[in-house]
Amino acid sequence: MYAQMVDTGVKAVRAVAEMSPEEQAFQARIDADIKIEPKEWMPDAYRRTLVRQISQHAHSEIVGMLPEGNWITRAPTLKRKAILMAKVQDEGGHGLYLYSAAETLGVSRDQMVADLHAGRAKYSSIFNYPTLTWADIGAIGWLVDGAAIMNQIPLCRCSFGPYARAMVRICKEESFHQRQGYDIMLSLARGTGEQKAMAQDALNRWWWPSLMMFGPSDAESVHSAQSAAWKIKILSNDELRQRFVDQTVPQADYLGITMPDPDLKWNAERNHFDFGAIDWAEFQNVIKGNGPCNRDRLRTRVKAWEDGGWVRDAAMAHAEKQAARAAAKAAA
Ligand code: FAQ
Repeated sequence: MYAQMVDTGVKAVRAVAEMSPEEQAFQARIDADIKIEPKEWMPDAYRRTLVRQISQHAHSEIVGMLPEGNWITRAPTLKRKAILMAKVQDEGGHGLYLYSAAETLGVSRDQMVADLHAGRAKYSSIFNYPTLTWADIGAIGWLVDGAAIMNQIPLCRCSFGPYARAMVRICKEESFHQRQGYDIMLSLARGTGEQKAMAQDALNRWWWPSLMMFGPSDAESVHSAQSAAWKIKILSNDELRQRFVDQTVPQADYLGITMPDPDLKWNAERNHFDFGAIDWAEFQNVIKGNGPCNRDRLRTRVKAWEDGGWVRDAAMAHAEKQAARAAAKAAA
Protein backbone atom coordinates (compact mmCIF):
# COMPACT_ATOMS: atom_id res chain seq x y z
CA MET A 1 0.00 0.00 0.00
CA TYR A 2 2.77 2.43 0.81
CA ALA A 3 6.47 2.87 0.03
CA GLN A 4 9.18 1.03 1.89
CA MET A 5 12.78 2.24 1.85
CA VAL A 6 13.97 3.23 -1.65
CA ASP A 7 17.27 1.54 -2.48
CA THR A 8 19.55 4.04 -4.22
CA GLY A 9 22.40 1.54 -4.28
CA VAL A 10 24.55 3.46 -1.78
CA LYS A 11 25.83 1.27 1.01
CA ALA A 12 28.54 3.56 2.48
CA VAL A 13 30.26 6.79 1.52
CA ARG A 14 33.47 5.86 -0.31
CA ALA A 15 36.84 7.55 0.10
CA VAL A 16 38.15 9.42 -2.97
CA ALA A 17 40.83 6.75 -3.49
CA GLU A 18 38.11 4.09 -3.95
CA MET A 19 36.33 6.07 -6.70
CA SER A 20 36.73 5.70 -10.46
CA PRO A 21 38.47 8.63 -12.26
CA GLU A 22 35.05 9.85 -13.46
CA GLU A 23 33.66 9.76 -9.93
CA GLN A 24 36.71 11.57 -8.58
CA ALA A 25 36.28 14.35 -11.14
CA PHE A 26 32.58 14.57 -10.26
CA GLN A 27 33.31 14.79 -6.53
CA ALA A 28 35.95 17.47 -7.16
CA ARG A 29 33.32 19.60 -8.93
CA ILE A 30 30.93 19.13 -6.01
CA ASP A 31 33.67 20.05 -3.53
CA ALA A 32 34.39 23.20 -5.56
CA ASP A 33 30.68 24.17 -5.36
CA ILE A 34 30.18 23.82 -9.13
CA LYS A 35 26.54 23.06 -9.95
CA ILE A 36 25.82 19.76 -11.68
CA GLU A 37 23.57 20.16 -14.73
CA PRO A 38 21.30 17.45 -16.21
CA LYS A 39 23.33 16.57 -19.34
CA GLU A 40 26.61 16.21 -17.45
CA TRP A 41 27.98 12.87 -16.33
CA MET A 42 26.88 11.87 -12.82
CA PRO A 43 27.08 8.63 -10.80
CA ASP A 44 23.92 6.52 -11.14
CA ALA A 45 23.40 6.62 -7.38
CA TYR A 46 23.51 10.46 -7.39
CA ARG A 47 20.84 10.45 -10.10
CA ARG A 48 18.70 7.92 -8.21
CA THR A 49 19.06 9.83 -4.94
CA LEU A 50 17.89 13.02 -6.59
CA VAL A 51 14.99 11.35 -8.39
CA ARG A 52 13.95 9.85 -5.05
CA GLN A 53 14.18 13.10 -3.10
CA ILE A 54 12.84 15.51 -5.74
CA SER A 55 9.92 13.27 -6.69
CA GLN A 56 9.02 12.75 -3.01
CA HIS A 57 9.21 16.49 -2.57
CA ALA A 58 6.94 17.06 -5.60
CA HIS A 59 4.44 14.48 -4.31
CA SER A 60 4.47 16.24 -0.91
CA GLU A 61 3.48 19.52 -2.52
CA ILE A 62 0.63 17.90 -4.47
CA VAL A 63 -0.68 15.74 -1.62
CA GLY A 64 -0.11 18.74 0.66
CA MET A 65 -2.86 20.58 -1.20
CA LEU A 66 -5.45 18.20 0.23
CA PRO A 67 -5.53 19.04 3.96
CA GLU A 68 -5.82 22.77 3.21
CA GLY A 69 -8.07 22.38 0.17
CA ASN A 70 -10.48 20.78 2.62
CA TRP A 71 -11.03 24.24 4.17
CA ILE A 72 -11.42 26.45 1.09
CA THR A 73 -15.21 26.22 1.17
CA ARG A 74 -15.27 26.86 4.92
CA ALA A 75 -12.80 29.75 5.28
CA PRO A 76 -14.33 32.29 7.68
CA THR A 77 -14.17 35.38 5.40
CA LEU A 78 -13.94 36.16 1.69
CA LYS A 79 -10.41 37.49 2.19
CA ARG A 80 -9.26 34.35 4.00
CA LYS A 81 -10.84 32.22 1.27
CA ALA A 82 -9.03 34.13 -1.50
CA ILE A 83 -5.71 33.86 0.35
CA LEU A 84 -6.14 30.14 1.00
CA MET A 85 -7.06 29.45 -2.64
CA ALA A 86 -3.92 31.28 -3.79
CA LYS A 87 -1.78 29.36 -1.32
CA VAL A 88 -3.13 25.97 -2.36
CA GLN A 89 -2.55 26.91 -6.02
CA ASP A 90 1.03 27.88 -5.16
CA GLU A 91 1.59 24.41 -3.71
CA GLY A 92 0.35 22.89 -6.98
CA GLY A 93 2.83 25.13 -8.83
CA HIS A 94 5.66 23.97 -6.57
CA GLY A 95 4.81 20.38 -7.40
CA LEU A 96 5.02 21.19 -11.11
CA TYR A 97 8.45 22.91 -10.87
CA LEU A 98 9.70 19.94 -8.89
CA TYR A 99 8.34 17.31 -11.29
CA SER A 100 10.04 19.29 -14.08
CA ALA A 101 13.34 19.36 -12.16
CA ALA A 102 13.11 15.58 -11.66
CA GLU A 103 12.27 15.05 -15.36
CA THR A 104 15.65 16.55 -16.30
CA LEU A 105 17.15 13.42 -14.70
CA GLY A 106 15.43 11.15 -17.21
CA VAL A 107 12.29 10.04 -15.36
CA SER A 108 8.88 10.96 -16.76
CA ARG A 109 6.18 12.69 -14.77
CA ASP A 110 3.78 9.87 -15.66
CA GLN A 111 6.21 7.38 -14.11
CA MET A 112 6.57 9.46 -10.92
CA VAL A 113 2.81 9.83 -10.58
CA ALA A 114 2.35 6.09 -11.20
CA ASP A 115 4.90 5.37 -8.45
CA LEU A 116 3.00 7.59 -6.01
CA HIS A 117 -0.33 6.00 -6.86
CA ALA A 118 1.05 2.47 -6.58
CA GLY A 119 2.59 3.25 -3.16
CA ARG A 120 6.16 2.94 -4.48
CA ALA A 121 7.04 6.57 -3.65
CA LYS A 122 6.75 8.49 -0.42
CA TYR A 123 5.46 11.96 0.40
CA SER A 124 5.90 13.92 3.62
CA SER A 125 4.48 12.28 6.73
CA ILE A 126 2.88 15.57 7.79
CA PHE A 127 0.13 15.41 5.17
CA ASN A 128 -1.34 12.28 6.70
CA TYR A 129 -2.88 14.20 9.59
CA PRO A 130 -6.41 15.63 9.42
CA THR A 131 -7.39 19.33 9.44
CA LEU A 132 -10.16 19.37 12.04
CA THR A 133 -10.69 23.11 12.62
CA TRP A 134 -9.90 26.44 10.95
CA ALA A 135 -7.01 26.87 13.39
CA ASP A 136 -5.34 23.90 11.68
CA ILE A 137 -4.98 26.06 8.58
CA GLY A 138 -3.15 28.60 10.71
CA ALA A 139 -0.98 25.89 12.26
CA ILE A 140 -0.11 24.41 8.85
CA GLY A 141 1.03 27.77 7.48
CA TRP A 142 2.92 28.68 10.62
CA LEU A 143 4.49 25.32 11.45
CA VAL A 144 4.42 23.16 8.30
CA ASP A 145 5.42 25.92 5.88
CA GLY A 146 7.84 27.18 8.56
CA ALA A 147 9.50 23.75 8.75
CA ALA A 148 9.43 23.44 4.95
CA ILE A 149 11.29 26.76 4.56
CA MET A 150 13.85 25.79 7.19
CA ASN A 151 14.58 22.63 5.19
CA GLN A 152 14.39 24.28 1.75
CA ILE A 153 16.55 27.40 2.18
CA PRO A 154 19.71 25.23 2.28
CA LEU A 155 18.38 23.30 -0.74
CA CYS A 156 18.71 26.54 -2.77
CA ARG A 157 22.47 25.86 -2.49
CA CYS A 158 22.32 22.14 -3.28
CA SER A 159 24.62 20.72 -5.95
CA PHE A 160 22.02 19.90 -8.61
CA GLY A 161 21.28 23.05 -10.64
CA PRO A 162 17.60 22.52 -11.58
CA TYR A 163 16.63 21.56 -8.00
CA ALA A 164 18.55 24.48 -6.47
CA ARG A 165 16.97 26.97 -8.90
CA ALA A 166 13.43 25.64 -8.37
CA MET A 167 13.95 26.09 -4.63
CA VAL A 168 14.67 29.81 -4.89
CA ARG A 169 11.19 30.68 -6.10
CA ILE A 170 9.51 28.07 -3.92
CA CYS A 171 11.13 29.51 -0.79
CA LYS A 172 9.95 33.03 -1.62
CA GLU A 173 6.38 31.77 -1.91
CA GLU A 174 6.64 29.59 1.19
CA SER A 175 7.63 32.58 3.28
CA PHE A 176 4.31 34.25 2.42
CA HIS A 177 2.54 31.02 3.29
CA GLN A 178 4.22 30.95 6.66
CA ARG A 179 3.18 34.52 7.35
CA GLN A 180 -0.45 33.94 6.37
CA GLY A 181 -0.54 30.97 8.78
CA TYR A 182 0.95 33.01 11.59
CA ASP A 183 -1.55 35.78 10.86
CA ILE A 184 -4.43 33.32 11.28
CA MET A 185 -2.93 32.13 14.58
CA LEU A 186 -2.50 35.71 15.74
CA SER A 187 -6.14 36.56 15.00
CA LEU A 188 -7.31 33.49 16.90
CA ALA A 189 -4.92 34.09 19.80
CA ARG A 190 -6.24 37.64 20.16
CA GLY A 191 -9.85 36.53 19.76
CA THR A 192 -12.39 35.01 22.14
CA GLY A 193 -11.48 32.37 24.72
CA GLU A 194 -12.92 29.75 22.41
CA GLN A 195 -10.77 30.93 19.50
CA LYS A 196 -7.64 30.93 21.63
CA ALA A 197 -8.42 27.39 22.78
CA MET A 198 -8.80 26.39 19.13
CA ALA A 199 -5.34 27.82 18.36
CA GLN A 200 -3.84 25.94 21.34
CA ASP A 201 -5.51 22.70 20.28
CA ALA A 202 -4.11 23.05 16.74
CA LEU A 203 -0.60 23.67 18.13
CA ASN A 204 -0.95 20.62 20.38
CA ARG A 205 -1.80 18.39 17.42
CA TRP A 206 0.64 19.81 14.81
CA TRP A 207 3.79 20.47 16.87
CA TRP A 208 5.20 16.95 17.10
CA PRO A 209 4.33 15.93 13.52
CA SER A 210 6.04 19.16 12.35
CA LEU A 211 9.24 18.13 14.12
CA MET A 212 9.02 14.74 12.38
CA MET A 213 9.00 16.45 8.97
CA PHE A 214 12.79 16.83 9.21
CA GLY A 215 13.17 13.07 9.06
CA PRO A 216 14.78 10.54 11.43
CA SER A 217 17.57 11.55 13.80
CA ASP A 218 21.00 11.83 12.20
CA ALA A 219 22.01 8.55 13.83
CA GLU A 220 19.09 6.76 12.10
CA SER A 221 19.12 8.62 8.76
CA VAL A 222 20.24 6.19 6.07
CA HIS A 223 20.82 8.68 3.25
CA SER A 224 22.34 11.63 5.11
CA ALA A 225 26.04 10.83 4.94
CA GLN A 226 26.11 10.30 1.18
CA SER A 227 23.71 13.19 0.49
CA ALA A 228 25.95 15.46 2.57
CA ALA A 229 29.04 14.32 0.65
CA TRP A 230 27.22 15.17 -2.59
CA LYS A 231 25.99 18.48 -1.16
CA ILE A 232 22.37 17.52 -1.72
CA LYS A 233 22.02 17.99 2.03
CA ILE A 234 23.78 21.06 3.38
CA LEU A 235 22.47 20.76 6.95
CA SER A 236 21.53 17.56 8.75
CA ASN A 237 18.01 16.50 9.84
CA ASP A 238 18.82 17.22 13.51
CA GLU A 239 20.49 20.58 12.81
CA LEU A 240 17.45 21.77 10.87
CA ARG A 241 15.03 20.47 13.50
CA GLN A 242 16.95 22.33 16.24
CA ARG A 243 16.92 25.56 14.22
CA PHE A 244 13.19 25.19 13.72
CA VAL A 245 12.56 24.71 17.44
CA ASP A 246 14.76 27.71 18.31
CA GLN A 247 12.94 29.89 15.80
CA THR A 248 9.41 28.77 16.64
CA VAL A 249 9.32 28.77 20.46
CA PRO A 250 9.48 32.61 20.73
CA GLN A 251 6.73 32.83 18.09
CA ALA A 252 4.46 30.66 20.26
CA ASP A 253 5.32 32.86 23.27
CA TYR A 254 4.28 35.93 21.28
CA LEU A 255 0.97 34.25 20.47
CA GLY A 256 0.50 33.44 24.15
CA ILE A 257 0.05 29.72 23.54
CA THR A 258 2.07 26.87 25.01
CA MET A 259 4.21 24.27 23.28
CA PRO A 260 2.92 20.77 24.15
CA ASP A 261 6.31 19.72 25.52
CA PRO A 262 7.01 19.75 29.27
CA ASP A 263 10.73 19.13 28.59
CA LEU A 264 11.14 22.22 26.43
CA LYS A 265 13.55 24.66 28.06
CA TRP A 266 16.31 27.08 27.13
CA ASN A 267 19.79 25.64 27.55
CA ALA A 268 22.18 28.57 28.03
CA GLU A 269 25.22 26.31 27.72
CA ARG A 270 24.19 24.98 24.31
CA ASN A 271 22.56 28.25 23.32
CA HIS A 272 19.58 26.23 22.07
CA PHE A 273 16.26 24.99 23.36
CA ASP A 274 16.29 21.44 24.72
CA PHE A 275 13.16 19.54 23.75
CA GLY A 276 11.43 16.28 24.63
CA ALA A 277 11.72 12.90 22.91
CA ILE A 278 10.02 12.52 19.54
CA ASP A 279 7.74 9.51 19.17
CA TRP A 280 9.63 7.79 16.35
CA ALA A 281 7.28 4.81 16.45
CA GLU A 282 4.47 7.16 15.38
CA PHE A 283 6.66 8.52 12.55
CA GLN A 284 7.52 5.02 11.30
CA ASN A 285 3.89 4.03 11.48
CA VAL A 286 2.85 7.04 9.38
CA ILE A 287 5.51 6.53 6.71
CA LYS A 288 4.56 2.86 6.46
CA GLY A 289 1.07 3.97 5.45
CA ASN A 290 -0.80 3.69 8.73
CA GLY A 291 -1.25 7.35 9.69
CA PRO A 292 -4.75 8.78 10.22
CA CYS A 293 -5.22 9.86 6.57
CA ASN A 294 -2.74 7.90 4.39
CA ARG A 295 -5.36 5.79 2.65
CA ASP A 296 -7.71 8.68 2.15
CA ARG A 297 -4.96 10.90 0.67
CA LEU A 298 -3.89 8.29 -1.88
CA ARG A 299 -7.47 7.46 -2.79
CA THR A 300 -8.21 11.16 -3.41
CA ARG A 301 -5.08 11.63 -5.56
CA VAL A 302 -5.81 8.54 -7.66
CA LYS A 303 -9.41 9.65 -8.23
CA ALA A 304 -8.27 13.18 -9.22
CA TRP A 305 -5.84 11.65 -11.74
CA GLU A 306 -8.49 9.37 -13.19
CA ASP A 307 -11.12 12.13 -13.33
CA GLY A 308 -8.64 14.38 -15.17
CA GLY A 309 -7.90 11.72 -17.82
CA TRP A 310 -10.23 13.31 -20.39
CA VAL A 311 -8.37 16.67 -20.09
CA ARG A 312 -5.01 15.00 -20.78
CA ASP A 313 -6.55 13.04 -23.70
CA ALA A 314 -8.10 16.22 -25.15
CA ALA A 315 -4.81 18.12 -24.86
CA MET A 316 -2.95 15.29 -26.62
CA ALA A 317 -5.57 15.07 -29.39
CA HIS A 318 -5.38 18.85 -29.88
CA ALA A 319 -1.55 18.77 -30.03
CA GLU A 320 -1.66 15.91 -32.59
CA LYS A 321 -4.18 17.79 -34.76
CA GLN A 322 -2.07 20.94 -34.65
CA ALA A 323 1.07 19.00 -35.56
CA ALA A 324 -0.75 17.28 -38.46
CA ARG A 325 -2.08 20.65 -39.73
CA ALA A 326 1.39 22.22 -39.49
CA ALA A 327 2.90 19.26 -41.39
CA ALA A 328 0.20 19.48 -44.10
CA LYS A 329 0.79 23.24 -44.47
CA ALA A 330 4.56 22.74 -44.71
CA ALA A 331 4.07 20.06 -47.40
CA ALA A 332 1.64 22.21 -49.48
N1 FAQ B 1 7.99 11.93 5.63
O1 FAQ B 1 17.74 9.00 5.34
P1 FAQ B 1 16.64 9.97 5.52
C1 FAQ B 1 6.03 21.18 2.18
C2 FAQ B 1 12.05 8.95 4.75
S1 FAQ B 1 7.19 20.25 1.39
C3 FAQ B 1 8.08 10.80 4.89
O2 FAQ B 1 16.89 11.06 6.49
P2 FAQ B 1 16.64 11.88 3.33
C4 FAQ B 1 5.42 22.34 1.45
C5 FAQ B 1 13.07 9.21 3.66
O3 FAQ B 1 12.45 9.56 2.44
C6 FAQ B 1 7.55 18.93 2.53
N2 FAQ B 1 9.23 10.13 4.72
O4 FAQ B 1 16.19 10.55 4.11
C7 FAQ B 1 4.00 22.45 1.81
C8 FAQ B 1 13.78 7.88 3.63
O5 FAQ B 1 12.98 6.91 2.96
P3 FAQ B 1 13.30 6.43 1.42
C9 FAQ B 1 8.44 17.95 1.90
C10 FAQ B 1 10.33 10.63 5.30
O6 FAQ B 1 15.93 11.89 2.03
C11 FAQ B 1 3.61 23.08 2.97
C12 FAQ B 1 13.78 7.48 5.09
O7 FAQ B 1 12.72 8.19 5.71
N3 FAQ B 1 9.79 18.46 1.84
O8 FAQ B 1 5.77 20.85 3.27
C13 FAQ B 1 10.32 11.81 6.05
O9 FAQ B 1 18.12 12.00 3.31
C14 FAQ B 1 2.27 23.20 3.29
C15 FAQ B 1 15.10 7.78 5.76
O10 FAQ B 1 15.29 9.20 5.95
C16 FAQ B 1 10.74 17.80 1.20
O11 FAQ B 1 10.51 16.76 0.64
C17 FAQ B 1 9.08 12.47 6.22
N4 FAQ B 1 8.96 13.59 6.94
O12 FAQ B 1 16.08 13.07 4.25
C18 FAQ B 1 3.04 21.95 0.95
C19 FAQ B 1 12.11 18.45 1.22
N5 FAQ B 1 11.56 12.05 6.52
O13 FAQ B 1 13.27 7.65 0.55
C20 FAQ B 1 1.67 22.07 1.25
C21 FAQ B 1 13.13 17.67 0.45
C22 FAQ B 1 12.34 11.05 6.06
O14 FAQ B 1 14.66 5.81 1.46
C23 FAQ B 1 1.30 22.71 2.44
N6 FAQ B 1 13.50 16.44 1.11
N7 FAQ B 1 11.60 10.19 5.35
O15 FAQ B 1 12.21 5.47 1.09
C24 FAQ B 1 14.49 16.36 2.07
O16 FAQ B 1 15.09 17.36 2.45
C25 FAQ B 1 14.84 14.99 2.59
O17 FAQ B 1 14.32 14.04 1.70
C26 FAQ B 1 14.32 14.72 4.04
C27 FAQ B 1 14.67 13.28 4.42
C28 FAQ B 1 15.02 15.66 5.02
C29 FAQ B 1 12.81 14.90 4.13
